Amino acid sequence: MQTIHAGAAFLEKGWVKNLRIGIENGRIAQLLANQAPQDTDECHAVIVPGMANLHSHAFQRAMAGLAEMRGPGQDSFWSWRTVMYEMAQSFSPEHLHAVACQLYMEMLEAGFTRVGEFHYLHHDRQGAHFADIGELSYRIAAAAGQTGIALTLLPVFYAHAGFGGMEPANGQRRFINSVESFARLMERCRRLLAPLPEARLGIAPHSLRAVTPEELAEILPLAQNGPVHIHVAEQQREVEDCLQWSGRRPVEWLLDNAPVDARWALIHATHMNEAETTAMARRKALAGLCPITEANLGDGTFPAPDFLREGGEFGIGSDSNILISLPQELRQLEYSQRLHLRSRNVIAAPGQSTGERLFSEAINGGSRALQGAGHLAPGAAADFVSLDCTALAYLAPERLFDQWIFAEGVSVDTVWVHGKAQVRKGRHVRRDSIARDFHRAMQDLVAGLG
Ligand code: NGQ
Ligand code: ZN
Repeated sequence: MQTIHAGAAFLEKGWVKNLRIGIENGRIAQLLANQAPQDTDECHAVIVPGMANLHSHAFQRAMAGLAEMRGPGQDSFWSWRTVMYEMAQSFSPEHLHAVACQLYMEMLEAGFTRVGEFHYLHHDRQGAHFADIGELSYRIAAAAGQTGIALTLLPVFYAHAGFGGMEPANGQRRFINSVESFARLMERCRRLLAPLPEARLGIAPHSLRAVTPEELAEILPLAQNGPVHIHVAEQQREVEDCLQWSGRRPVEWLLDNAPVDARWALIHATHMNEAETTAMARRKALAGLCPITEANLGDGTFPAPDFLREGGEFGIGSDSNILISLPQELRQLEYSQRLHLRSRNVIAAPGQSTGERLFSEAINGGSRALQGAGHLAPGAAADFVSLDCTALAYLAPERLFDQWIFAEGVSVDTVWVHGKAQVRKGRHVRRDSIARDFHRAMQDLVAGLG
């Protein structure tokens, strides 16, 4: 049995001292606190569970920093989307592979051990199906396999440009499936995930804009027991269009017309009134918050106090992948609330550390949304992270999350997925070759942008 010793470790019940972790076949076989380290143990100062990144569009990593130039008019989410569609058109399967490898490596280095890939780039540049309808899903799975990140693949069903079954636009041609071709894609994805340890398959109706109610009902059974993720109410315009189409707001419509329960993650859910916020929390739908992207795209502020008061749960995702940082996602989430409410320590309960609350909620929410490991526990996958906090040796471990998220002095040291160290001293074990391939792919993609 492989054994690891942590001077301090964060478990579901809180911090413990001198934890010995025994690992067998990629799973935690044994978890004992207050144990002296033994000669054969690999010793670390601080260990915390690996985080799930519940919402990613891998290809968008290629445009990080490239959409920050102001256009002729007032820029918005929608003008960003036009730029993003242009980038999406130029991808080859090889480009996607190289970009996804770089991205997943960066996620691992940041302390994310599982990714939920909301994958909608399916077809070739003309919009024709590849000979293998899962060609690009295969590239995602290959990147997960090569970097070692655990994968929850969420193949996206996308069929329309707007509410009411609007014809898809030309710029969306690589995303589009019929219910029938989507069923084939799901089938293919199920097979291509088989060789990956602990991979999960879910389903992602893209949004109420892209899927009709009839299509939504038809594709849901394809998820079997996997998670269901959908973008909803990210932009005010979506709310207005939905009202015009149905007389209901997007979250309201979804809760009234779809079997939303604890298996569902509503991505963003930014624009909700109080009734929707309460209803969403009571239905146990998870809020998939993507704080850095939501700030970058000017989406708005999630109604966190109301949602949490009703027992709502959330996880975090890096969505557009403009920046991969676990502490910065959580910090942005809390700071957006502080700025909006002109208040402090909004997410924490009275007497609680904000950093610990943010981290712990995101661990629970992320593992629920992706059906992944979550907190360290016997029988769970051995997905965890050791932190270098040498600069903060004067602090009790109870203070570390606040330091990591809001201040300085904490960095990721080693990251294990299924008991295997994929990151050592903050660097992915295959960093050089992955970064080299990414560089080459980017030269190509950037040249194509003209
Ligand atoms: C996406 N991204 O699917 O990549 C979307 C933009 C849309 C975000 N919503 C496209 N952040 O929503 O139509
Ligand atoms: Zn998204």
